[in-house]
Amino acid sequence: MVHQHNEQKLPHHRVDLQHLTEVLSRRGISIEPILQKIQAFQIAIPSWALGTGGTRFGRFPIGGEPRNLEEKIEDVGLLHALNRSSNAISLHIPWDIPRDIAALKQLLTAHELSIDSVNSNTFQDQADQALSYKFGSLAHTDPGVRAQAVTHNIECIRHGQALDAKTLTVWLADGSNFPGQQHFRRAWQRTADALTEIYQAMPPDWTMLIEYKPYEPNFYSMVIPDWGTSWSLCQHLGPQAQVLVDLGHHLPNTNIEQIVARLMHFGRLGGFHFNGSMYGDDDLTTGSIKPYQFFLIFHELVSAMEDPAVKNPPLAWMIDASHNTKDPLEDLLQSVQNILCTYARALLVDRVALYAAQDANDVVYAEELLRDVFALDVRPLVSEAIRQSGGAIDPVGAFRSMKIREKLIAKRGAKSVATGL
Ligand SMILES: [Mn+2]
Repeated sequence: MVHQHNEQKLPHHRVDLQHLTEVLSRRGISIEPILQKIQAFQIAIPSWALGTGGTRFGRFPIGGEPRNLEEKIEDVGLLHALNRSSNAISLHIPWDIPRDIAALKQLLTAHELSIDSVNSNTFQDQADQALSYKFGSLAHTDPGVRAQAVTHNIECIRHGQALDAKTLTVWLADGSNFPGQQHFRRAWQRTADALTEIYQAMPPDWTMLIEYKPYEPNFYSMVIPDWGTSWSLCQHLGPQAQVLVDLGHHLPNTNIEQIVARLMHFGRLGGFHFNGSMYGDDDLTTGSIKPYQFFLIFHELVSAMEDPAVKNPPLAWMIDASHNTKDPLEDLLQSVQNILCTYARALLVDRVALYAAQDANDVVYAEELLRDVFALDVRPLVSEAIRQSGGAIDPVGAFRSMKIREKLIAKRGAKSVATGL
């Protein structure tokens, strides 16, 4: 079906690609190495983004949502078959506790997927849980609650090990809603001590990613509100701990490009969560609101990735979004296309010329070098990379023409609701 779709799209695609190839060749850029880099760029899909998440006010399931971990793997396999750029899935425990390990491994292999990271959940209480996380988890004042949260994180590592994952992602909802509620210094120390216990339980080839968020669910203070706090905890823990930057976890107008540059300079950026943000953690489609800022962030990431002097480990890329209005699978396909196009633009920046302009304080030329690349329509390049990998020239168009949602509803029912958010 992908081949059929591509046959229809091919005549126009060839003309568009030829034009872009000429434009780039005038700049001395050959498309082959760029295509290879786009093909190698893989973005993990979180298990919780495959269904409609809704908001705290309501949820409007779209039908055909995955009912269990096996169906979530099938959905990510579907996305990967269409765009050849989503070869991993992130799990959330306890929503995705793996049961039949051998069967799951077989299913992952059949869809050419692997497990990206395992995410712990101490932001809500589970039915069978002894103590409540209402007032925090790793930062809780009660050592019993902290011990329960530590045990849960270690269980996440064990579940991940069974499926050959290598990353534990920790995001804490801990914080306070009112002034005076929490002793800030003690809360940091309790968190650091609890994280140390989890860190010591990690296999030597594992990485702990520590995510920050300025507000929500706590609105006066969060224990890990910013990259500086994440970094301080990583410094405390050791080299297997890394900062995770989530695009939506910043206050409006934060210079995120400078944050990623700083972290990579010190080899401390371990993971990156893609989404779009209008006001905060609002989970809009990646690149839908501030495409220029997204490009500037990617330019800093690629600039550091291509600099041999920068000793930052390879990054774990993941989409972290929740869907209320769109078909979640269509949104994920859109997001991956936006990410790949922005990555492609970042690859095209003439960094030799840019650094020379910076050194010469040629402000206008330096800015023009970025603006010029941002204005390019690089979609034919991304389509070609995906086509050569066996995917669809237009993944969203293919999803619709193949009537995939209709087929999922026919198979799973109109009322099926994904587990998770
Ligand atoms: Mn995130």
